[in-house]
Amino acid sequence: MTLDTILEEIKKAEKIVILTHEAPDGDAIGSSMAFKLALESLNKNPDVIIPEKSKNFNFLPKIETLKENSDIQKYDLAIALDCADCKILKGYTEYFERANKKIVIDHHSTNTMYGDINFVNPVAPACCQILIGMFEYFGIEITKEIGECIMTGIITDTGGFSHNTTYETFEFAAEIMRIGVNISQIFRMGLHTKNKASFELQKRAMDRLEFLENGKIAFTYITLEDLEETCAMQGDHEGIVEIGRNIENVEVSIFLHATKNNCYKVSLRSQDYVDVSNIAIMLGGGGHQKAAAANVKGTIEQIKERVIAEVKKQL
Ligand SMILES: [Mn+2]
Repeated sequence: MTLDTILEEIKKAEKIVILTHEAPDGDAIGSSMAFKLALESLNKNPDVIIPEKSKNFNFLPKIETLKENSDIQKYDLAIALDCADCKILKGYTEYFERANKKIVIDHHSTNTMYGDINFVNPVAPACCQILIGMFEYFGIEITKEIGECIMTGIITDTGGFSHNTTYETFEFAAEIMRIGVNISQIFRMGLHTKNKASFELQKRAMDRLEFLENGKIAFTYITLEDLEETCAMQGDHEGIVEIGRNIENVEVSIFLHATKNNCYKVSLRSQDYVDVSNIAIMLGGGGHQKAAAANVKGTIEQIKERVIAEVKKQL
């Protein structure tokens, strides 16, 4: 069974690296930290390498042990978490590519199965939720610290339990509350608390938000100037795409976020029936049925036209 093979590889390996996708969100950081802590209980000392981390998750236990890079040239084992595509491990692909063995653990239905061993469950609402069953199978105790990391990923990826949650999500929440995990605090720190730059970006995006196709599409954007003027940091645009989706009658929310000159990350959310992962794939990206993204080159007007044409086909 895949899980047995994964455990075998972990036990065999001396030098282990844990990697995740670029612009890491709560699930990416939460699952990476949870995996690190779990492996420590097996007397392993893996490196977690995460570039450009958002400060929003600095409340996670042992977050100070994260590395931005490593002098180890060749790891015995690389584990990629919450990462649909090898390309997403941008700039850090070499740590993955060079490792002797590669394991992929993920919940994106668009995962390209780029590991030697792939454990992908597209039904799981967060990569963190996959880890619960996995650690239990491995006989690893889910401590308060591991529980905090896992719950952070679940709360952020489900928009605060509002989508894709399963009964296991709530059973787990109950269990870790019993061992002292403060779920309200994770909610507040991981999801609700906004810094000033993030609030300022939201304000600008809301001002520009427009409705198209009889109010079924909400569209807005953030430019490089916005990011500069607000002194925004990595992750400060998180949540903006949800604003459009939460408006009555909107089926698809589109949010363009400048990454560099003439380059935008297109975030897509749907309310009910549109599968935005199909649209993201058409744009060279991927994701889930109700949440997906792609990196697209062009001006705002060009990209807007292209994305809306794709969305219209599905409305
Ligand atoms: Mn995720």
